[in-house]
Amino acid sequence: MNTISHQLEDTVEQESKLKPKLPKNYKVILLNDDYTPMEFVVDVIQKVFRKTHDEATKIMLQIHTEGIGICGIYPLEIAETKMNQVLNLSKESQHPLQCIIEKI
Ligand code: TYC
Repeated sequence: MNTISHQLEDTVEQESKLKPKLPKNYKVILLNDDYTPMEFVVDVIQKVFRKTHDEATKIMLQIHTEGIGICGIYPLEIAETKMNQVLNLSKESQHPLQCIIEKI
């Protein structure tokens, strides 16, 4: 490798070591299905994402009509926890409600 390549490599390495990285945020998304009762979804959104009944109803209807809906945006660990809370409630009640997270 030539000197310029080495210098470039050193610079890239230094930058990646020195640059403070901002924590990335993740969208927590619920998916529509044909079987989960609407009121169950509203209840889950209220409990897990601390929304009012009106806010949760709006999000549920958005998911029902568009196929997916964003319930909140959080750092990775919190997004994962909320996704798991949704999946556990869903499993406990034997509903097929699905939840995913997506990097912004
Ligand atoms: N489509 C469901 C029904 O008609 C309601 C529903 C809404 C299910 C949102 C999942 O994430 C969901 N009962």
